[in-house]
Amino acid sequence: MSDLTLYYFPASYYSQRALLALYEKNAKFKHKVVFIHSGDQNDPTYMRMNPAGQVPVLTDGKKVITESDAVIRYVDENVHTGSTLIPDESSPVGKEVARLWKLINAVKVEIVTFGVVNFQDLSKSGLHPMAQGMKGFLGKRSDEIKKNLTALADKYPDLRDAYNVKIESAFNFQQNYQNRELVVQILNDLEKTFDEMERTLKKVTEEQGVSDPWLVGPRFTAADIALTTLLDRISFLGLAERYFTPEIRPLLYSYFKRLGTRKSVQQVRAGIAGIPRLFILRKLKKSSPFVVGALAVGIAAAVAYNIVNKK
Ligand SMILES: N[C@@H](CCC(=O)N[C@@H](CS)C(=O)NCC(=O)O)C(=O)O
Repeated sequence: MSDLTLYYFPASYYSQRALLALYEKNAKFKHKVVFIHSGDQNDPTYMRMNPAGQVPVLTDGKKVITESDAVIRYVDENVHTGSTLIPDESSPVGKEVARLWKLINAVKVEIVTFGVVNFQDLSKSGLHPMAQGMKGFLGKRSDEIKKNLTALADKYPDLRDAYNVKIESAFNFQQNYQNRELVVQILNDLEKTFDEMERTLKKVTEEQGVSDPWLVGPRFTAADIALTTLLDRISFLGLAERYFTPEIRPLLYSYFKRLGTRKSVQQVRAGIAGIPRLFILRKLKKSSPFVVGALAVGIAAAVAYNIVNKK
């Protein structure tokens, strides 16, 4: 019997992969939202669970699984519903999943995301409003992160090394996403990655005679989970029109459209759409537990009133 809890943030790229795996397997799990923009991932309790201070984290009872790839693997091996996400690597299909998964993982998506938010003219059709909101947060980000992490490193000596690693990687990351040439280079390299996806879809269509294939045929695998999050991120950044349209990579375009009909993808997208509500609830909770209690009673009363009046 598994007792799964996912610690995640709905807009986080790697969290979305873990969520997709759990939804694809029809897993029962508890949701724990970690507000990464507010620094909840640096909380000492969380850092003791994942010293990288990142989402996602999956727990199964006392077992802690970090790193989205490992989470997908764990879910696939331990949840015995839904179909297999990672076919046996000794089989040809397993090898192909591993090849594509690795290729998609090589995309430096964090630099693409923050780079395009920072240099918005690189977006083709304009950022999603939520991505635009990240711009203001970028300015105060590095100094504030450094200040907060330094204070935490002083306060919690057992976690000092882990906090120091975070300070250094936040600094390196900032150097990277502020480097326009690097961001442009990564965006150019993405053309090759998507060319390979288009070639793969063409090959699968021809060889297997499947008209609407996922990356390795009719079944949706870990490689598709990786590609789904990448395509959604590209679209979020207003770059879909650069990389996949009916004219540019039509098979990839049709793949992207088809994703919208898949339940697991709809669930992940609904989670993103629900982020503003999460922030409101968090603000309310922080301001006063009584306000939340009163709101809950109010909502329950309104629901009861509606039920009674409908009868
Ligand atoms: N390699 C990790 C990367 C996880 C990661 O970068 N998570 C980001 C969100 S997408 C995060 O938690 N950022 C907050 C931070 O680093 O403080 C994985 O695959 O799980």
